[in-house]
Amino acid sequence: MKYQNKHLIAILVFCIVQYAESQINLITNIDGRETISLNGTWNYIIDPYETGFYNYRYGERNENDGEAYWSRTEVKNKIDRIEHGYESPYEMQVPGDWNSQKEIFEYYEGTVWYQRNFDLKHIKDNERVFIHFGAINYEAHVYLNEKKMGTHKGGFTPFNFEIPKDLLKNEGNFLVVKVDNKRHKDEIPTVNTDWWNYGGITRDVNLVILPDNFLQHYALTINQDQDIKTAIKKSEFELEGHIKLFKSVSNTAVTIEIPELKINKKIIINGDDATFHIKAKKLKLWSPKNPKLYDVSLKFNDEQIKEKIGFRKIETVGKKIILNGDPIFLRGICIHEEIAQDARRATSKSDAQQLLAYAKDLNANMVRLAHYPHNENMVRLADSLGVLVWSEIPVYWTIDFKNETVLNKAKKQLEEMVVRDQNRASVIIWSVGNETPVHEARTDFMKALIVKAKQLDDTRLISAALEVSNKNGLHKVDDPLGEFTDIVSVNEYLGWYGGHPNDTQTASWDIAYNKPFFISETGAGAKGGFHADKETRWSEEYQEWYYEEQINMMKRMPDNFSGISPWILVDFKSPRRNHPKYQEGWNRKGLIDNKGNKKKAFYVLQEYYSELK
Ligand code: GCB
Repeated sequence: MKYQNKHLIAILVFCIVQYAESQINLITNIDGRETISLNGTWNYIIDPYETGFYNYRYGERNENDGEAYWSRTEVKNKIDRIEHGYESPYEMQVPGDWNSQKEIFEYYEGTVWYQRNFDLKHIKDNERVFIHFGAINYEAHVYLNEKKMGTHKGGFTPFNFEIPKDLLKNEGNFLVVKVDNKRHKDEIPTVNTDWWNYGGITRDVNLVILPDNFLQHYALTINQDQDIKTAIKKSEFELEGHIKLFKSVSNTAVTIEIPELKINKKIIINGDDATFHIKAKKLKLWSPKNPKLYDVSLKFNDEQIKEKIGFRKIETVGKKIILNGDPIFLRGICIHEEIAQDARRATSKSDAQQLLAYAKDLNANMVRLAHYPHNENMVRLADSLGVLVWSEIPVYWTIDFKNETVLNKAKKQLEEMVVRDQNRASVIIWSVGNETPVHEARTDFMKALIVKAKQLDDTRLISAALEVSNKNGLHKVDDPLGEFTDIVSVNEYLGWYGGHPNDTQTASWDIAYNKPFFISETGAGAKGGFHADKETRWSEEYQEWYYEEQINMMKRMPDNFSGISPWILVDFKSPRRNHPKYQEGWNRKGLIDNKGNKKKAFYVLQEYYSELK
């Protein structure tokens, strides 16, 4: 990666450490471990007053408080007073948002208690048990057998807690999770967004059974310092990586095997982590055209973890984004994590399949997963389909930039995102935020996130979706943050939020930075099936015309123009969109409507992308 900025280099010199030097305790590649799924039917209590958490003096209930909702309810005598309980028909499916499951939840924001029992037999003395959540929106308190395991904040990233063995029973373990999706000014995201605040246990829940010491996470990638063209020519590559163990060891080996490449490498570890280099011959690089993934296995003591990993190099050279030594133009599309036909969060592999199949049909080679890290299913599928990914943390609009605690919350989400997905070849861009307003505190805040992202992972590009000013047709891109990102990305809506679609014909662009330039959003709303002349707002014809004009402008962009990801693949639910006829609670900028029908503009972009292919 080429830095044009001296200040950032100076900051980075002090803190460059390749790969996730993790402060968090995250276990990755859950599918590659021994697990017991806790997905399925859970009971719930809806608790808007948080009665299960606070007593009548509004003090937090203590662990032994029988009225706390993490406590069991057993009526022993008929005179017993019990004021809560988990029983049918108060049931919900996990993973899943609550809003779409029961009518009572549609607009609910607040606390819901989830409960289920599980049995766990045959755990050996030298094994550990963790509970792992793919994501819970937003704040989670986890209790097992009436004891608190821990809390987590952040609606789109994974976390896990170790369960003390003496707490586990063979049968009837009583698991309770308090989930609260209330929005707060000092959280990430903040109170104001343009998407639905789906609450609940929205991703998979698993018990993970592990040896006493185990591989917590690891990274394996192409060495970023080697000249990739020379490597391709000689067919000699260098891989590099990082391993993090749960506990320190002395003089113990981890063996990495990639049978197809005849790699079998022992890495000796002293301490709880190590970095390593491996030579590889005749390696086929991963790319959208050939998304080659290798079977990789990592062995540590009796543990063996399997992965599929692709190898590719992403960098910027001057004004271009370079993949495996060649310039690439990103034919992107933005996606929210939602299945519009059911007005719910996407949760499964088949949901990911549906969304990425639409993107493929559009001839896209890239997706911007807006505005938060999506389900791991998405990036794993993107790996196997050859779709490039922009992954983002929900630092969105006007968060509390002056507040250091908020910065730390953003850093934590960034770290959880990076550690989870650091082995996905598809992920080429980490984005640290979207449309944040330009002022000093904000720029310092965002800069700190960029530094953190580089510190965690020096093998990908960093960006953020910025804004552009328009004065009499001159589009100026000069946000000071552009100096610190690898790609300068802007959201631009000329002809929708101002001006006329025709204005694109005379628009000119002045980009202050000599680096790749990316349009991270552009779009217009249309109600699927509403047809009129093109000057009629909300008609499919207006949106089609908007795309035609935008594309004509794209064809005249400055030579650092490196791609677009229009807004957005599918209509999505948003409480901000209240036109009674055309919106009805939906942001209508989808190229596909909420019933799954393609709008006219879909075909305009599809054709442009086919020409670019
Ligand atoms: C934007 C935001 C996106 C909104 C979109 C819109 O610039 O980044 O989250 O949904 O505009 O539709 O206004």
